[in-house]
Amino acid sequence: MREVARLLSTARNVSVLSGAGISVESGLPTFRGAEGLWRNVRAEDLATPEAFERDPSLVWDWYRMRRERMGAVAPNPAHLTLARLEPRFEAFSVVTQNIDGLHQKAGSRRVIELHGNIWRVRCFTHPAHRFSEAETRALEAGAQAEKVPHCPCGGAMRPDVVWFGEPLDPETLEAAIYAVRAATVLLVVGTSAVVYPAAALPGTAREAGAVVVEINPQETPLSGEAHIVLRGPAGAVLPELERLMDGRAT
Ligand code: BJW
Repeated sequence: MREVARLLSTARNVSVLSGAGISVESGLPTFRGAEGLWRNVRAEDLATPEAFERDPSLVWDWYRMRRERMGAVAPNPAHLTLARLEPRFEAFSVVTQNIDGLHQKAGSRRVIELHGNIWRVRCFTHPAHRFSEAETRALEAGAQAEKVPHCPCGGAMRPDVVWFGEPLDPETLEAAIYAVRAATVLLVVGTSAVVYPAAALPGTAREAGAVVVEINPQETPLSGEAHIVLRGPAGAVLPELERLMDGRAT
């Protein structure tokens, strides 16, 4: 822990790769594992374009349920610590696989959302028909009775997230690769590191010379590759790192 605090104290460019585990202490479930969202549903029944084509209202029910949960929670000490740390560095970015928007709610400014955002929709038929969060709210307010919301063009709307088998937005992925390649320290927080291409980013950072630090209570496929592993919940580890950087160890 002290070594990571020391590295952060002198680093100019820091990146974070976050996953579902960072939002656990806000009350949101992860995907994998005993309590995970995939414990009794198959990902391919809900998080693929084929699932949406087969049964759009089933997929929408699942995302509405998750929106309700996500809308009811607040950023936890892990999100808040990252937001406080950001202005200390010349460059700092959070590359997140999460769609919950909690990093932005916590105050992080440079957030790269690899897998989209649950609060936006886009057209399933015409992928170029994309809507901002504000436009999504307005569209949905006008179509509250619809089980599957529709685009002004008539196509079915879908959540603006990345499902299995779909490419990530190329500019977003490029920005993420750029951020981790430029970083001298990459903190990998709360991800099982099994979903690609996100799972390749720590290797990209390492090859470019970054020190890769994993923060996770469980072992992952990344654990053997990371330079330093901090075993523990992000909501405890990150505030403790901040205290150590300030010379205020508990
Ligand atoms: C704590 C904690 C605490 C608990 N503190 N930690 C190369 C090799 C093999 C396969 C592939 C490959 N390249 C592509 C693939 C296929 C596929 C893939 O990776 N499959 C693997 C599973 C095998 N990838 C794709 O399909 C991607 N697309 C793609 O590659 O396209 C290529 C293409 C090109 C051109 C044309 C067409 C295609 C897309 C992947 C999209 C993933 N989408 C999801 C759903 C998003 C929307 C939604 O949320 O509904 O993203 S799946 C799901 O997994 C979600 C997550 O972002 C993602 C990662 O999960 P995450 O965040 O790591 O969560 P968990 O649950 O796995 O782990 C939580 C961790 O937290 C655990 O380790 C805990 O221990 C820890 N934890 N409490 C800190 N308090």
